[in-house]
Amino acid sequence: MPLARSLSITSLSGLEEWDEEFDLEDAVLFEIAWEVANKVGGIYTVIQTKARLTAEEWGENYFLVGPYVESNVRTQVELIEPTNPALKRAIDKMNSSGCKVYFGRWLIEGSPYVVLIDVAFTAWNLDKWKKELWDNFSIGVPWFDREANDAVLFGFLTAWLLGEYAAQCEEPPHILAHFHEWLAGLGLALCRQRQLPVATIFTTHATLLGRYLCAGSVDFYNNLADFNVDKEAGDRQIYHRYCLERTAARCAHVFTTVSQITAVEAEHLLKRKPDIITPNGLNVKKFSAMHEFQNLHAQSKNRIQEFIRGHFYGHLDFNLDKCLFLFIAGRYEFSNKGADIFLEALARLNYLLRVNHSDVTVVAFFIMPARTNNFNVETLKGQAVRKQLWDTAQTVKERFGKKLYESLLVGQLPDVSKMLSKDDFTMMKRAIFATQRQCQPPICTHNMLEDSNDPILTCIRRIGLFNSSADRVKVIFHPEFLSSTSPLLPMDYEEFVRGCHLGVFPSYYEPWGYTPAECTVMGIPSISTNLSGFGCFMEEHIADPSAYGIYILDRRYRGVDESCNQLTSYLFQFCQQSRRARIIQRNRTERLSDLLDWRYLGRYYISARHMALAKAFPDTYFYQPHDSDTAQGFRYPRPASVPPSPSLSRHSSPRQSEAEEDDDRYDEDAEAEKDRLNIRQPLTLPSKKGPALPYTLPGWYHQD
Ligand code: G6P
Ligand code: 1S3
Repeated sequence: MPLARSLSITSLSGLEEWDEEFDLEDAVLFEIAWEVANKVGGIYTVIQTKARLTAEEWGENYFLVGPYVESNVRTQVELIEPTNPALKRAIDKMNSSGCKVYFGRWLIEGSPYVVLIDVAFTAWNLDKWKKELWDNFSIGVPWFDREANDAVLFGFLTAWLLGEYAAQCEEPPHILAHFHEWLAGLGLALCRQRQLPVATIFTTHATLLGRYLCAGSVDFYNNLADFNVDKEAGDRQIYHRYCLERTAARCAHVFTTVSQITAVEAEHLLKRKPDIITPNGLNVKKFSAMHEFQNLHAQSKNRIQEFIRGHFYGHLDFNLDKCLFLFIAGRYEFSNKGADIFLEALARLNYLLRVNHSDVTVVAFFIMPARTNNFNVETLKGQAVRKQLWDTAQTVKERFGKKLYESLLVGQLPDVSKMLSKDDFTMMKRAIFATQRQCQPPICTHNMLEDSNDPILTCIRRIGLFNSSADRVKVIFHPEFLSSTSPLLPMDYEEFVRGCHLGVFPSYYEPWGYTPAECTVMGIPSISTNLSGFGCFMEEHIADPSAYGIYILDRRYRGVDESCNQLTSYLFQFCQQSRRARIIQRNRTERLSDLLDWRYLGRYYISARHMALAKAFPDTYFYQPHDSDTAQGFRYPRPASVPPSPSLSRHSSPRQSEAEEDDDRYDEDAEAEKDRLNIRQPLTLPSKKGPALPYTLPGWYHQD
């Protein structure tokens, strides 16, 4: 078996170097998660993006273990013969004992090996294994909980695989098994109970109880220390799941979680303090031309603008060039993900923009999947009308061009009055008539199955943001994840994010939060909160996050209404920035990418693995804690061009002209001061032109 050596992570744009002397000897790493080659949520992104770095470190000795899902395997996995002889024998043995275990290469960056287990094929063991679970751990799993049943099958099968692998090795092996989330946790507990030669790590990406409690009407963070966890889990009928999760956390040699805030939560709810925090990273794409990402923004924005032209046909009474695209995206957890306060803040922003007679229009997209019955007719019609106008313009342009050409051929300047025929005019009039519309542009792009109870639509009805002409804030709810094959908005998520101006993620419960991180590496500013792992991480590592386009909302020490006002203030400030300021800000945002790159953040996973090996095999491995294991210490400096103390004053020099503001060529250092002043404009409340800002949100916003 080839020896895998340890990896040293070198410096990235000034982030400190990290080099750990640690010989992995002949250790073999199994990483086990329900989301291996199986996209359900954020854990898939963690595993999929991290694979390249882990494969670099562990080479041939790295195996991901997940469930076999045929549709996923067909599109993502190349099935091959097992490469490792002991693993091949183990898989053969399991397959000859009534299991279906597959081996392959996952076709992602790093091409890691995957072992995929068909849990349904072994379901005949369920009752026997549940009895064993009860006898050994006193955990009873009810028959009707399909997900928990899968967790039992997956747990027993992964423990079987690891045990069988250990038995097939000629020398006593050094196995390291990293389990993610409660669904995979039982395998870990069984490894310990069966005393297998396996060093174990358990990573929780969110606690079960945390997610459930936050989704209810509980003051979660102020009562964290006081919850009667067994009762709370029982009340929510998740006691058995909770027991599986807590057992895994308690049994692991090393317990990790994705952020400091979730570490505190885990300490109270799972009763174990994580040994190390393993923040989530991304694979950062570097372009050879520095400003390539800015060009991509412009290209994607054009495509979103095309969609807007169709969606608002007949009501395009706003300047698309002064239109800002905001968005929120993610799992549809209305209050956990902060869609509630985003809507409230949009209503307040609408009011501020109107009373300040702003020429900016904001379009806020909500990309959150809900139950629907396909696209609605009005939305599809919008795109068809736009297409028809485009085709008409092309036809007339061609005819016009032909006449012009013919006239020039005979050496004459054309008679402009004869360039368009009667037919051309008829065609154009017909096209214009088609843009007449009796209703407002739709809020929702789909037919919702639960339209009357849907939380986003219900809130919009209450706050009255109906996409009317007078509104400076328009809302589009797209209750389905984006896809490049959509007939409506044919863009994938990455393209869409690149084309937007600001991502807004004011979450209440968010252990990490990939959405703002993805914005950052694409150079798109975002708003997150100090209740999200990402927000706290950025606050800790950047001296002045907002100077980099990372706005962090305070949802920890403020009431909902105050947070909502702070969010309104951020949005309003953002709307007041010139194009030039936005471009500078995007450059700064993108500069933070290295901080979120697995090449930097991967070190915490590496430390966790070394720690676990040293705990489980103290005679072979020795672990010396590294200074940076606590994810503390490093702070990204303020941008060099930013003055040391923030200024709230307005322009001290004469205000630049509109033309200058829209010029996207700039010298950052020379312009930094001006830019800074622009970004830091305080919230201006209306004085003469309107009443003071109401902090409770009534429906009278539209009456002025
Ligand atoms: C990028 C492009 C510029 C474009 C700008 C628009 O920086 O390189 O050519 O003018 O985006 O920025 P905006 O914030 O108005 O979408
Ligand atoms: C969880 O997924 P979620 O969106 O349900 O895990 C993600 C990956 O660690 C994390 O980013 C997110 O905050 C959690 O909530």
